[in-house]
Amino acid sequence: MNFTKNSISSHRKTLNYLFYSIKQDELAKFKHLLKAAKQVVVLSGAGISAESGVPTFRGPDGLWRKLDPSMLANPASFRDDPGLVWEFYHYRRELVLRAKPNAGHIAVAEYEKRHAHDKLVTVITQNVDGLHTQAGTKNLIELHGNIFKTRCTKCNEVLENTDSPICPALAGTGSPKCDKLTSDIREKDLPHCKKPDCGGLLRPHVVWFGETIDFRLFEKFDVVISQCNVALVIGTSSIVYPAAAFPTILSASGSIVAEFNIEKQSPTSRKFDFYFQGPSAVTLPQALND
Ligand code: BV8
Ligand code: ZN
Repeated sequence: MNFTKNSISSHRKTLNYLFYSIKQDELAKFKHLLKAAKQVVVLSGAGISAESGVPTFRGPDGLWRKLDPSMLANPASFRDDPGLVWEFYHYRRELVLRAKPNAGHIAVAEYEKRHAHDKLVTVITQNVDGLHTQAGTKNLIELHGNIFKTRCTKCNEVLENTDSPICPALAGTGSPKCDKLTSDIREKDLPHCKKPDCGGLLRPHVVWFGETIDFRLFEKFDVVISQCNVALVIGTSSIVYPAAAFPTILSASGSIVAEFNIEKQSPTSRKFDFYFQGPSAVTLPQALND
C-alpha cells in the first residue's frame, strides 16, 4: 500500500484525533473541583461548533469572500447592501441547517441534565447557530442572538424562521468562494415583514458589531457570574467584547476557570486555572463524563 505524504499526515491526524487525551493529572484535579461546584458556567464560542462543520470566524476557513465577517455583521453594511448581508446569512443558515450538534455540545447538555438535581449549569454562547439548543441544553443565554430568528427593522417583531431558503431570491446565492463583493438582489426581493400594516425589511435577529447586547441579559450575568464556582471557556479567541471580558471577570470573582481550545498554549499565555488543548468534541466528553 503506497502511502503518499498527504495520506500519512492525514492518517497521523486521524490517529492523533482518535488517541488525543487530556493530561490525566490536570483532568483529575479539574474534575475534583467540578464535582464540588454548585454553580457551573459554560461560555462557548465558534470553536465548539467547528466539529459540526460550522466555520469559525477567525480560523483558516473563517473568511467569507475575502471579507472579514465583522465587515458583514454590522448595521452599516446592512444599510448599504442588505442583499450582500442576507447572502452571508443565507449561506450560514443553509450550512447550519445541515449541521448537527457534536460530542462537545452533547457532553455539555448531558452534564446539565445529569446534574439538574444538584448543580445550576448556565450556558452562555456567543454562537448564533442554535446547536446548543439542538443538543438539549436548557439553561442557555444566546448572547449574540440566533440566525434562525428574524427581526423586523420597522416594527421590531422577532420570529423564528428556518425556511430554506428564507426567500426565493436568496436560493443558490451566498457561496463563500464567489468573488463578488456586492449583491444584485433587490431589496424588495429580500425577506419582509408579513404584518399587513408593516411590510418592513427583515434582518437576522443577531447582535452586530457596534450594536449593544440586550441590556436585560447583563442583570442575569451579574447573578450567574457572582455565584459561579467553576467556568468552562470553550472554543473562543476572546477577541469580541463584552464576552471576551467574562473569563477574567469570572476568575476575579473567585471562579475556577478552565479553557478548552484547539490551539497549543504558549507557556506564558496561561491566564486561568486549567487549559485543555484539543478539539472540544474530544476534550469536553473527557472533562464532563462524571
Ligand atoms: C458592544 C453575531 C457596546 C453576528 C457576533 C468599534 C466600534 C464598535 C464596537 C467596537 C469597536 N471596537 C471594539 C468594539 C466592541 C466590539 C468588539 O468586541 N470588536 C472586536 C472585533 C474588537 N463588540 C461589539 O460591537 C459588541 N457590542 O460592544 O456594544 C458598544 C457599541 C458601540 C461602540 C462600542 C461599544 C457586539 C459584538 C457582537 C458581534 N456579533 N456574532 C454573527 O455571528 O453573524 S460576534 C462573532 O464573534 C460570533 O458571535 C463569534 O462567536 C464571536 C467571537 O468569536 P469566537 O466565538 O471567539 O470565534 P473565533 O473564530 O474568533 O475563535 C474560535 C476559537 O475556537 C479560536 O480560539 C480557535 O482556536 C478555537 N477552536 C477552533 N476549532 C476548535 C476550537 N476550540 C476547540 N475545539 C475546536 N475544534
Ligand atoms: Zn414589521
